[in-house]
Amino acid sequence: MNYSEAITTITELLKDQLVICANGMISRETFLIRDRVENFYMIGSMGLASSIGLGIALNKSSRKVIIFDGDGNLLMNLGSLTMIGALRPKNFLHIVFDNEVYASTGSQPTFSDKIRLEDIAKSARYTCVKKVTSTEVLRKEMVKLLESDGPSFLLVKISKNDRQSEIGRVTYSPEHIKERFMSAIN
Ligand SMILES: Cc1ncc(C[n+]2csc(CCOP(=O)(O)OP(=O)(O)O)c2C)c(N)n1
Ligand SMILES: [Mg+2]
Repeated sequence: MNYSEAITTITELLKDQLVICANGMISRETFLIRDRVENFYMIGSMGLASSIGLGIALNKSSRKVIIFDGDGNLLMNLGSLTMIGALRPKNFLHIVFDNEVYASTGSQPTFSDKIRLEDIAKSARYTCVKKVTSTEVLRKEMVKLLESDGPSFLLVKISKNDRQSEIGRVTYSPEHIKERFMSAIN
């Protein structure tokens, strides 16, 4: 499975859920595949998508908040998992696209091939933790997770060898991304 297949499979199932995209390829792919007013794209700050999503989930408990995170992003802000596991927002779904590299900056290894991210999530007391390696199983698990209480964690294994340079960047300014997202929330 590559980014495009994974993000297409997930976004086809979305209605009005709020999606917070980590920086780099994750935001770029999501913007290209299915831009929505409910998407927030993190442009610069690596690691913080889950922290932003946690704040929104706690303050908007009637809305499902989905994080599109990366293995490198997650490892940069591991402390966020403990806060999510301790505060336990039911409306929180943490999806991690795990290609075992920092693809956005030249595919340096993250070591998620040696350290099991799903075990870290279990230790942090996420309610439900799943790992998927095919689009068929991804679709089935997503259908269930969209209907279940969290905090949930879904590790989506994706290939290292993906299109990287050929896809465009998010063309909106950070101000526009924020204002559009705020109007979608309220
Ligand atoms: C604090 C900080 N360090 C480094 C970067 C540069 N950077 C942007 S995206 C990225 C890689 C993110 O890795 P991952 O979450 O695994 O996503 P992938 O690139 O594999 O899609 C890096 C190192 C940054 N934006 N901020
Ligand atoms: Mg990665």
